[in-house]
Amino acid sequence: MKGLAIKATATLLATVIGAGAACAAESLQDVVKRRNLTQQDLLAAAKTYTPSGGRDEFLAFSSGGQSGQMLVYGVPSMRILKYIGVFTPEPWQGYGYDEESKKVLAGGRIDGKDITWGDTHHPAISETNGEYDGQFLFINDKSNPRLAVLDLRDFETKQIVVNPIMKSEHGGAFVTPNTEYVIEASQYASPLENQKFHPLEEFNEKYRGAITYWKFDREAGLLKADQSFSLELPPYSQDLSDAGKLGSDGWSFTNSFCTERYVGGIEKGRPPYEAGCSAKDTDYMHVINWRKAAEIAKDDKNVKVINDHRVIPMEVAIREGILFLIPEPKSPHGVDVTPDGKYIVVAGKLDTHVSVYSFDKIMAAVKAQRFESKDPYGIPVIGMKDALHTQVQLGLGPLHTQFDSKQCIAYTSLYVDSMVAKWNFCEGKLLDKLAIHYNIGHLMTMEGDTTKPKGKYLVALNKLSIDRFNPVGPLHPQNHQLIDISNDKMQLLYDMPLPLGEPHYVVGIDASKLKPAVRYKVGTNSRTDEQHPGKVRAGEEKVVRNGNKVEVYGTLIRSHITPETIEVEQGDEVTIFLTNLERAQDETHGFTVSTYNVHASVEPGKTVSVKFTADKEGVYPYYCTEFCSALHLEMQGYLLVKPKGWKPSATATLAAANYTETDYKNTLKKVVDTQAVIDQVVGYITSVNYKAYPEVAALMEDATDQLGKTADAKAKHEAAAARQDWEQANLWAEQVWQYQVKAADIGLRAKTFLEQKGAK
Ligand code: RUQ
Ligand code: CUA
Repeated sequence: MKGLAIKATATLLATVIGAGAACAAESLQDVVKRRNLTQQDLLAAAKTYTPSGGRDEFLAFSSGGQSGQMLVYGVPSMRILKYIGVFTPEPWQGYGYDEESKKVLAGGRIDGKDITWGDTHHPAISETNGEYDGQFLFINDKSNPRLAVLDLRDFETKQIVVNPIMKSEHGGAFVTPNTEYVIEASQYASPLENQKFHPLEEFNEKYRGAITYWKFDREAGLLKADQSFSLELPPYSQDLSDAGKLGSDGWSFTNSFCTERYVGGIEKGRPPYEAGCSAKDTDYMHVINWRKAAEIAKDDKNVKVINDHRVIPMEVAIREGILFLIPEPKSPHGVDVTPDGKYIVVAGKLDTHVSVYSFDKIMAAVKAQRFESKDPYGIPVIGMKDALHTQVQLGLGPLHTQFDSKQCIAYTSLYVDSMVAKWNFCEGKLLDKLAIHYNIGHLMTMEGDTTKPKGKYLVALNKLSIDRFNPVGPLHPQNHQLIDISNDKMQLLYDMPLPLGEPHYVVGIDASKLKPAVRYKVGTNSRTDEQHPGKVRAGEEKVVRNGNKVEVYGTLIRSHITPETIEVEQGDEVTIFLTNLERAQDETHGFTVSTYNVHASVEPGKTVSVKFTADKEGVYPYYCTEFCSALHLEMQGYLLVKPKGWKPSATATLAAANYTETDYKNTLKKVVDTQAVIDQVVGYITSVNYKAYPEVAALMEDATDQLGKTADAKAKHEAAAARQDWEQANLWAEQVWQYQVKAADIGLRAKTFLEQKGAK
């Protein structure tokens, strides 16, 4: 029997070694053959593959579509780095489950009701002099007309505002070149007064479109409702917008479709919207002098106050010469100002051309008061031929345009053709076309909507992915395709499935412009950036009772929650404030209490609170939800909800473990042995110039911190040993060892890092 077993083991070993050898020997050629790869594939892989620990040159911020969230991914690796909760609760970040983020979400309540989803479309990065500055991000919600502000120092949502007069919107968020204003244009016209009914028969008179200019206060990092204003617009379906830049700064441009003002009625036997809204050959681009509008809006006699919001009526806009229309071909969608600010590119979904309008020509017509007509509301209409620079035939269903770092080069998505067209907007020439998969909506080049596009890569945001990925049921992932645009011919590099919603638009920024923090100043409310009143330091933890209100001021640090027991009475309103005392990078703790539907993500330095009514008696464990350390599972506690009037029995005691002197001595030996390991690691680290590596210096600080805590525990175990309380002596000695283990773990991380860097 025994001989057989040994033989079997030997055979097994031989097989394992043999297989291992064959694997190790597989060459690049073998892999290419086995996986059926072409030279093109290899080239694409080499252009996108990012080795472990590598960084991306650009970061992309993508709308999360119907998820109401945002996504962050790297370019060219196309690795998803983060989801950010914006309009929708997001459990991982505690977004919507802690009190601070609930306040942000409450900013998005409409008509007194929570709206727990959003339809995000267009993200915009804050700009300085028309270039991305990497400070803030804005995104809109089409369904429930709202805007959100994210701070790029911590990638968190700070504010949600509700548009005061719209019932749906699409033309947001777009920023002016110094982020003075964030633009939001309505989509489907409706009465501007809130909760006011008008029948469709009154569509032309009572339904309105609008464009809102939200004032952004950069200091505060917030949109200011009281300094924001809107322009009343005709009931055309206003669509995308863009702000002028450089020479055209001060102006903004907004498309529209369905200027037919058709109101449908398929159920009454009338032709549907799609027929009635595309009947005419042209729709209107709105040309608005926002800088002058902002001045005018300050004067009470120029505005109507609707729902507590200042609105410039159309008559005033016409009288003041701040609103003009220009015909644009058939159901336009995207409107994009060229990086030099000289041209405005419009693509009509039902036209094969892109139309390039000249800002100079538009201004000349305005100056000469050269208008071909007025629309039904008296808005002057500039003739198309008086404003056009050129038109270029690109293909079927052109939608959106982005720009290259190379002069005059633009890329336009062709929805119906499923292609990207590369063309020259100065000379009006088509240069190249590339097939994508399938039905592209927006596209995005790196910083491609600024005055200084970076070129290099383009991402096609496709509406359908059909056959690109392993099937996962009728609802397919979205497909973002990465395209190399650094050469004359575009090259498709990579397909990235996005499993969160339809990401309409994405913005890509040079990663070096982003300087996110790795920790908060201790006691920060991350949603307001202010000191949290619930902050406490180590040793200051407390429970405060006020009638039936119980406030727990606690802390989190590897690997314990203070306090470890919370006792309340049934019916108490409980608020638990938690401060993460860690300074170490990535030492996030999570917090939840069983069955009370609360969760918090507590990053180093952050203070958050969770609140609930302890409305049921019982025993509810709470614990840390991030695997933060070897003793993470022990990062636990009990919420004890006692029935009203409950009294403990006089004789009840906690069970003891009966540790002996030997146990204590064994623990002390463990402590000595561990210290030897620590000394060895420290010896190595200090033998090289570790201070040259800030990462290691930070780790060393953290390790020293952990070791610093041993003194107190040591004093306690020695005192307990002196009075021969072996239980307490052993447990406090164990606690010393816990601190050592954490220090050793950090030290080993530092050592590995230094070895990999070949530190001398
Ligand atoms: S959308 S496919 Cu910007 Cu909402 Cu164009
Ligand atoms: Cu803290 Cu797990």
